[in-house]
Amino acid sequence: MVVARRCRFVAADGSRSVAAVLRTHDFAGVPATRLDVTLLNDQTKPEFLRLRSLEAVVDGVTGPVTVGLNQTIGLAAGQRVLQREDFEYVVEPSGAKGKRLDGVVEWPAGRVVVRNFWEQYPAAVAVDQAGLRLGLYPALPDGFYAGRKDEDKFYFHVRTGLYEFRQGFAKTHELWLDRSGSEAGRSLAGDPPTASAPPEYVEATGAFRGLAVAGRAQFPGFDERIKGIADGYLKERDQAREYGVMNFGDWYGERTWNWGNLEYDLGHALLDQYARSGYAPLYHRATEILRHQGDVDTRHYADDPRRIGQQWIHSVGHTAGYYPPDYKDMKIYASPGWSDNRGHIWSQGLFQHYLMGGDRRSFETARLIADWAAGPQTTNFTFGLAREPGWMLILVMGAYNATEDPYYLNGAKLMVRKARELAEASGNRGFLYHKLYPGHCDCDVPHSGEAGFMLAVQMTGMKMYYERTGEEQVAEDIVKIARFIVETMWEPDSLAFRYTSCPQTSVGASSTYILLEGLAFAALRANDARLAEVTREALATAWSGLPASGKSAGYALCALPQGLDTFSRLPGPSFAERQAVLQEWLRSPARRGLPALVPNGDFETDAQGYYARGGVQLAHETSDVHSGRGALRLVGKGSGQNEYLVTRYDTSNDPYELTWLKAGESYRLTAWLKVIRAAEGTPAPSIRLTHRDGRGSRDASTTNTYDLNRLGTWQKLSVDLKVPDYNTRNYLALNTNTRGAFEAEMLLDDISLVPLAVATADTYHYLRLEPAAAALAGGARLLTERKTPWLIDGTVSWTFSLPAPAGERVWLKLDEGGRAVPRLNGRALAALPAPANGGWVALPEAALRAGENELSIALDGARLGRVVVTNDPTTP
Ligand SMILES: [Ca+2]
Ligand SMILES: [Ca+2]
Repeated sequence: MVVARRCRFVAADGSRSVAAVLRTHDFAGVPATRLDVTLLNDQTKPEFLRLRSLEAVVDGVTGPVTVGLNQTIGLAAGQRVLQREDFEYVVEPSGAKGKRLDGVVEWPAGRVVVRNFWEQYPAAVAVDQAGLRLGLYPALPDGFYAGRKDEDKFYFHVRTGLYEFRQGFAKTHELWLDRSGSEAGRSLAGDPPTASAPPEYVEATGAFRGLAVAGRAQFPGFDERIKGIADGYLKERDQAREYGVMNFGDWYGERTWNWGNLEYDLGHALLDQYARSGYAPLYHRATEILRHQGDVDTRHYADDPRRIGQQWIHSVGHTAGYYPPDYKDMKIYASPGWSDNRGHIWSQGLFQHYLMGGDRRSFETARLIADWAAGPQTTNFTFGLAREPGWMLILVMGAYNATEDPYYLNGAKLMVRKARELAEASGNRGFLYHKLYPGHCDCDVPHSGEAGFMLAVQMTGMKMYYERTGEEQVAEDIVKIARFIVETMWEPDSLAFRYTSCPQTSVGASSTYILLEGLAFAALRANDARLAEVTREALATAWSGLPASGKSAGYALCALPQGLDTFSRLPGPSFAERQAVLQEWLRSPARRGLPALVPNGDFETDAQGYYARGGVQLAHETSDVHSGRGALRLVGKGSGQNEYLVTRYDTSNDPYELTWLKAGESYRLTAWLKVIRAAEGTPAPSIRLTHRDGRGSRDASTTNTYDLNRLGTWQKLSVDLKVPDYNTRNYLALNTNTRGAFEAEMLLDDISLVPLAVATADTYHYLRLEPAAAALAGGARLLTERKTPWLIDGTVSWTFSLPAPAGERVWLKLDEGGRAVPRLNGRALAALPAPANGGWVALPEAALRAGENELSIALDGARLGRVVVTNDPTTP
């Protein structure tokens, strides 16, 4: 039985203060009562509530009092223990210190458990004549939190010695009053038991929509990976010290200095997985997340009533307002904050939390948010980006699925109507086709279209609407959107999608997860075999990059169960089968353009594989080069960027991402840089190789910096390095060496990574003998697959000239199967069988000569790609 009391805290001088809700939960057969205490800042003037302390007093406590679970301390009358950091408590007045105290408070006749006591510091327990004082917001020690390092992460709300909470703030504390005195009551400090329904049942209800429960066997390894996310979550949180009364439940550092505000509805993502698996840690982590999101990040009151139910976008101090806009250049994320960004408001997770555990507070908050989305938000509803109708549809349709309240469906209808109208007015592609904004397209003449992830969200929102209304037009529009995505963003040589429909944007496999539901639905609906195959290839490529980190999992998982569920219904070969074949192909060194460890270090034909950071333009340079015929020109002006450019990363086996360096091996990194001009105050650049594992960058090896005293000269930047044991992938970056302003023009050429033991030269050249330039005889043919040209059948030949050969080897790129039979300068050489899965093979002996050489290769069932003549001693 739950009894909610709505009341008001009264200050010591009798003045009315902030609102509160007290919820008592009594369970049959449990000799303990759960008390949820929610503080609600309903004062909208002034902007911030200033609170000295707020305590719950338990009277009638006599006898010795202890606090803690594994480690306990005794408290006598007149003493207080204050958990003042996540790593430290102090007993007053003695000053004795310790680390982390659990909120188990015991005396001879009873027990109170304050859950997440140390995690939500400051927290205190004091004993005096009145009894026991539980400091949910204990009076703060003078000056203790003022001027502290990392104030904007940990202490922004307590730095003045008072608690400062913005208008509309809420916070719930969970206490258990245990009158039994039994040993079992002490376990209330830990994760409580949870109830779960069989996944097949949850899926059958449709409340969470399809969850890929029936199709589970098609996705080997998925459940294990998700379990790993839940298991690793506590460790990640601990490493980042994501604790404190205002912080607990959230993750930090969305853009270095701000809290993530649970972007993409991480609680929803974890509850979907809990529903699929019944794995309790997923429920516990989701509960912590959703309590924070529903309280701290949601505006429960506002001076403008149309803002009630909005949520703060990832901001400094969650709600922003603690710092001026120029603070660390965080602009609106520092102040005044932003709460009506419709790509950053969620309630699916809160509704699910209610449906899974009966938590009325989650239900009420979810409705508060959904009432805004289906109410004031729909007045004159219009939008500029696809994610706005996308997330708003997901929000109100999630509410409709949870409540069956037609008010939410009506809100969805208004949004769908507008989305349709804007799509029709802009070319009838199923979405609002528009000029891309900076960041989504930085070309001189901006491209039109949309970002892939935004269309993904719109497709999911529309699908949720279609599932409940059957409006065929909406399904047809999803098909159009999916086809547009494949047409403008699919990169068949990477088997992944570009970031946006601008052809200059980066290719990455991670957007596949969020796109999956819409793409698979469209392929099914249109019975479109090509769309189905692209979807299958995209998922197979992305599969090895399934998220391992809980904090970043929201983006990948927010619609993935529904995506997998839809995907599992596609006709055709099984996913596991298709994925095994594709993964072999993806791992083949034959996909690399050169028999080298840096995929395009000499820039001979293009600048593929390199991405510019904001404010930087890259161009292929053909006149001013360090060697050969090409280099990379870079013009950049900006600030707040660690690097001018990076090579591809976070892909799934993209041939331009460095995934092949061997842990424990030593290498020499060399590059040639010419700084043409650098503005006053721009630091000297250097190059670094980042060392990464599944969770991201951990360390880097950095070259010497460029000598700006010798501006306009080609200079060698180099470092000898050993690859750490954890290293599974890398990228190269040209460092700005500042987070401040930079402005420079540079040329980059001849980047090489060579095993240290064989590194001799400062520059390596890669002479390419292209398939298209080969002389064909005896029925030889050229064919192109996934943008890669191959020679088959007959005999192919090239002539090429070299200055004085010195240690050059001739490498053939062979696909799997058959053998190549080479002749060099008229001499027959031993036949070369193609490696399994394809790869680069060197001619057994390369009797190359200065001047003209002739190479011919008979293709005995083999497929031959590019031939490269190089002095690079690496065996790829
Ligand atoms: Ca937050
Ligand atoms: Ca070059």
